[in-house]
Amino acid sequence: MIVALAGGVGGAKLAAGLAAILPPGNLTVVVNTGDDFVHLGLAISPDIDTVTYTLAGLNDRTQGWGLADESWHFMSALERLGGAQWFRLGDNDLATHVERTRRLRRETLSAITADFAKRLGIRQHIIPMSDDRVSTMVDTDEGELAFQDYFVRRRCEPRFRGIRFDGLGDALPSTGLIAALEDPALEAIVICPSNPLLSIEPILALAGVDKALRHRSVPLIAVSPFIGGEAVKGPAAKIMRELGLVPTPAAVAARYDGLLDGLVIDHADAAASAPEGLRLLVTDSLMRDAPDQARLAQEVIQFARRCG
Ligand code: GDP
Ligand code: FO1
Ligand code: CA
Repeated sequence: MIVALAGGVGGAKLAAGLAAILPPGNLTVVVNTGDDFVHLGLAISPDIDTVTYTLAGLNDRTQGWGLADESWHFMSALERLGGAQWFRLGDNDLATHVERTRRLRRETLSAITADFAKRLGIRQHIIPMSDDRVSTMVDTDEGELAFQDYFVRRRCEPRFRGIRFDGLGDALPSTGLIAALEDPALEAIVICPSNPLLSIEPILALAGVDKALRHRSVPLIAVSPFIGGEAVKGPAAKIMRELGLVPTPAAVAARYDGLLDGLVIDHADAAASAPEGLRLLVTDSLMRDAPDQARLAQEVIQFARRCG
């Protein structure tokens, strides 16, 4: 069993590569839910939907979120009534939010996520990091913003000052996450090339997760989300610089605070300050297409075995 920790787009790409090379039941993807929020009365879980849609082959590849071949009649009708336009809900994507919101009255997010995955033909395990509310709040030079206000409405423009996870004190890791880390068949843990602060830190901050990872008996590998000191997409490098950090392999390793057995970096960062004592795999870490995703996944698994 491989456990992959993921946020949205970057995590989903490697998760798709792992799904392509592993027997279906041997992959568990633990997904960040700190981006989740209620919008128009609907419970929205963006990273879970990005991972689910991607593993189902239904994701919109250009937009990076939502479903391919979408229509937008709901948004047009909403606009006519003065409804918010900054967060776009496609007609087919809307069904996910409406049905999830309805079922959340009686079921856990984990149960709903597993059922949706099954109905979409996905045979890997997709596990929310928690079934309790954890809301990423971003402190900026304009004050504190809720995650989607910062990320989508303000397009990550305000200067990043820090982050906190509202609800963390009362939240438990999901039973699926704990079970995955205690699975006797566990072979390795992979931190996907996700945003270290916005996507992975919420998972590591959950009660008991850091401790469980430090008491693991299997290798833990991370894939850097930076190539040539820049993000492939999104604010990860901008956030690091606004924190006074340079997006190097050493900075990624430092974010993961001594947890790693190995770090996968791109050729473009081979000369950058390598973290001492950490095993590095230097490779082409850009996943342009499905073959790239499977290739990188294969290299990551083989690297993990060497670190074991
Ligand atoms: P989000 O939640 O949708 O922002 O997605 P993630 O946090 O899972 O991933 C975002 C990160 O993925 C960004 O920092 C990108 O730099 C990184 N990323 C996206 N595609 C790739 C890729 O092909 N290779 C690597 N190494 N990183 C990638
Ligand atoms: N991201 C955007 O930049 N603009 C949107 O209008 C938008 C809508 C949206 C709807 C459903 C969903 O699951 C995700 C959506 N996202 C949108 C992506 C998402 O809000 C963020 O990009 C992720 O949370 C970042 O990880
Ligand atoms: Ca996300």
